[in-house]
Amino acid sequence: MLIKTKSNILSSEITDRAVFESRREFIKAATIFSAGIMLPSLGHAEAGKYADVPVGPYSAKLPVTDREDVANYTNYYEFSSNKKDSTVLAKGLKTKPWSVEVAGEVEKPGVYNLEDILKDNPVQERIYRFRCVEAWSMVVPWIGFPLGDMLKRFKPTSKAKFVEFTTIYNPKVMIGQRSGGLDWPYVESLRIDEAMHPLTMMVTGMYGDELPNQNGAPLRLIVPWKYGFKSIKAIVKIRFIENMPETAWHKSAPNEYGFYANVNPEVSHPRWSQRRERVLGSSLFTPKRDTEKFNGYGAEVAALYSGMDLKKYF
Ligand SMILES: Nc1nc2c(c(=O)[nH]1)N[C@H]1C(S)=C(S)[C@@H](COP(=O)(O)O)O[C@H]1N2
Ligand SMILES: [Mo]
Repeated sequence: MLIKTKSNILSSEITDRAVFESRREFIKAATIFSAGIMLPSLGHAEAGKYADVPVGPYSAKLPVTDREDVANYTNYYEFSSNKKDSTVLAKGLKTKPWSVEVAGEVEKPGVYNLEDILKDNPVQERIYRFRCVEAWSMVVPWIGFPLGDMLKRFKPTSKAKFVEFTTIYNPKVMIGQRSGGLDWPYVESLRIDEAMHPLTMMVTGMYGDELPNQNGAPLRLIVPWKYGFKSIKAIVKIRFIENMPETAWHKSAPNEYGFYANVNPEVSHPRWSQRRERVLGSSLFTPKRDTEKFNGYGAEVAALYSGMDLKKYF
């Protein structure tokens, strides 16, 4: 359990300032867990030096993926369906200033500057497993804050049963948005209890630095027990709603991409098995890793789905 000491409060403020004022400076990304009795202690990490970091129960025995692999193998269909091309193409997206519209079933709707959001939500570092529906996985030290902490400040009403997120629409820069494939802008959603879960994270950085554009700068979601497509990038709108919304991938292929998208080796994608995963950065000869239910986070999140048939609600 985290005990808030003077020194970790101070590091939180330092990290916070560094992230949005002097982005390129070295960030002392000490692990600060303000939210979670359930969260693991990850020890202390310095930017760029993750080799010796005890990764904690959620990603035990899995080494942190090389930053270059995470930054140069991305899924960002607004730019390209090629996992390498978005590194260059996304450079054109202007991420400062940035604001987020908050709407729907909430007492404090409005347009919030990202800088103000960051003042209220000190960032912390968390190393999470991440599993793409295309059966590759990685382990990433993200920088961000619990989504629930931010959402609570907007005071959702009792009618808020789902939270919907929307990516920026900017076809001038996001050349993938000029053609179909997905129905733009990209939309994703979580049930309110999933959104409020302490593992669910709003991310602004990775590897002790700011988030590269191709990884979703300046603000993206990370939901570590769900397939990667739930972790929407470049968020400009958050809407609280009563009914389950339509989402981009579900709309494009409802039989392939369910609303829940919980990592589940027992439920195959119609075109491939989800039993195993290729660890990003591992050699061609390295055997694939067995995928774990809820991506290994079952002890924390399985209760959210008790009594639900996860084959039906995939
Ligand atoms: N706006 C937007 N968000 C997105 C995507 C996208 O194409 N557009 N791809 C999703 C998919 S399929 C995955 S696996 C993750 C990949 O995150 P990464 O590129 O940072 O590894 O982002 C998700 N978020
Ligand atoms: Mo994905």
